Amino acid sequence: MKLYITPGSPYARMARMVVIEKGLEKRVEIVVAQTRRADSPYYAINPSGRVPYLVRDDGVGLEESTVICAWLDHADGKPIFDPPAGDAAWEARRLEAIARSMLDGLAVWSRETARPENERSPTTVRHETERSRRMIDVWEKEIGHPLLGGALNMVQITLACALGLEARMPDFRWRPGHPKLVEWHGRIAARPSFAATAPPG
Ligand SMILES: N[C@@H](CCC(=O)N[C@@H](CS)C(=O)NCC(=O)O)C(=O)O
Repeated sequence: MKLYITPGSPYARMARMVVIEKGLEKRVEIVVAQTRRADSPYYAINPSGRVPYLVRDDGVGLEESTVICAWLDHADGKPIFDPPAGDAAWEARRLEAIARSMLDGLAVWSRETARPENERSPTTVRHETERSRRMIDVWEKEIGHPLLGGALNMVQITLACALGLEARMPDFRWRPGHPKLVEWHGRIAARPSFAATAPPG
């Protein structure tokens, strides 16, 4: 299989973490894609131009980090990241949705700040900065939830990749005033899959 990524993409990082957590390094070739470039050869592989993108052994391509992570998790027939059974499944979906909501906002903010200065929208930056502040407060309250402890799951991976954007976004300062989140992040940051997928600063 081939997994197309960019080193800074938090969505691709989720898929890269799953590859490592599942021990799939020998089965999945990581390929750096040229995104956001006119006429990139990558568009012939994935017309949407986004990463992550997984080209399976049968040649079929998959988009969307959730779909790709689930496929990779099932690739060995022994999934470990499927949602739990019963009511806990709704809790897992609820928390994953909040983590993804924060991540989506951060991605918009990060994209905005990557634009040439005269093309940036201060309104968008302000809106996303404020959203992230509110969401970090939510996470400081939710971080004691049983699904944020115990075995690694997609809620934890999504939240970790969102918080990890601090390496690329100096204005995303989520640590002050959020000691529980800092402590939680310290634990997940110690995992080899997280360390090995750190985005460039
Ligand atoms: N919902 C998608 C989001 C993927 C996404 O937005 N990826 C960004 C990088 S962080 C991208 O490929 N951008 C290139 C572009 O927009 O052309 C997922 O979860 O995989």
